[in-house]
Amino acid sequence: MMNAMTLHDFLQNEQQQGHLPDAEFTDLLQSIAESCRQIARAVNRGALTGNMGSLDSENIQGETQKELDVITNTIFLEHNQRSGHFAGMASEEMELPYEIPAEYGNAGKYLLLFDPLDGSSNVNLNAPVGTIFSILSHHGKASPQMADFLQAGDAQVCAGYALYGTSTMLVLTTGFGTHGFTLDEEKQHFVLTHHAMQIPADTQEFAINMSRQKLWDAPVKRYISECLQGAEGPLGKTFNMRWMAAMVAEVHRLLIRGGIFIYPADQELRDKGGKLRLMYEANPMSFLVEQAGGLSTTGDQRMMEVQPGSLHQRVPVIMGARHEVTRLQGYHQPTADAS
Ligand code: FDP
Repeated sequence: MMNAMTLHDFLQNEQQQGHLPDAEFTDLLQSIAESCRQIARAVNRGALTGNMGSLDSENIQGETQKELDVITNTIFLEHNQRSGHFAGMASEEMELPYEIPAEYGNAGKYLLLFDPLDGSSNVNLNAPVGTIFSILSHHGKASPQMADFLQAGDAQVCAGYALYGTSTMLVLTTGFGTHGFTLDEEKQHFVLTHHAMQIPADTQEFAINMSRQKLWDAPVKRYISECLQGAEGPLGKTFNMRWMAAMVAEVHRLLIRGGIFIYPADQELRDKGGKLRLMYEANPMSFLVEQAGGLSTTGDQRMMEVQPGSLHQRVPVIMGARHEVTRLQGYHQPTADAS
């Protein structure tokens, strides 16, 4: 690619245009990009280094941790705690917020929340996995408390993900569009390849785990049934279906070619609130999707307005093409015609 803009140059430009919260953000995001590059390498070398197995331990979600879950969590923590920009961090893999040791500088203005290895059941299959992150402002002292992290998605100053697929990509937003960068493996830096990504308002593609159909509530059953009726049904168009089993890959598809992604709360998941985590999965992805012209909701409420009650809270997720998300959200209204 001739004259491609590097992530570094892009961030400098954004800084000059006032699209970054402050001058230190270029360095902060370069540090995150570097940790994603290291994770890409760890994931890529997985089988060669014998790191593909499961551990005996469970994370706070009660899920069996894979060796790579723990390794990638450590990479992200260790790399970013040294940047000096963060007051604290929280991860899917740790029950409580992580306290940054004082010697690294723990008086930064930001909090970092992340899922180091999203879709980790894909690891052994050599299928896509990713890292998701969300950055919040922190106005308090060093050693932030749990309550400092519990900010609604609208308070995010930046969100992004890295996708470890056929190529490694970094996709991010600071509230001025959603932009994608591809890792140049030869030069080992990220290059702007997808400027101002857009999700078309209409779509003919949905993504949902169909094996849970009998557990869904009426609004989701109705919507998917209408999609499956195709051109002869009430939606008047034929739908395609995809399921990647990794949220990063699903959202990336929305940003590349559109669609709607749904992970509802169902009969089995209702007590937990849903499957996906609000603070480091649904919120950052919602920020990226909205910045690309899409919508994201729980069905009852715009995702980024949900006031979190706990760090590892789960939520139902409906996100993507504006018209289809609006339609399914409408089916959740008490007045919706159930036909
Ligand atoms: P995983 O548990 O493998 O990390 O984060 C939860 C998640 O993956 C999402 O990335 C993915 O969309 C979903 O779970 C997959 O769910 P299914 O097991 O129902 O396919």
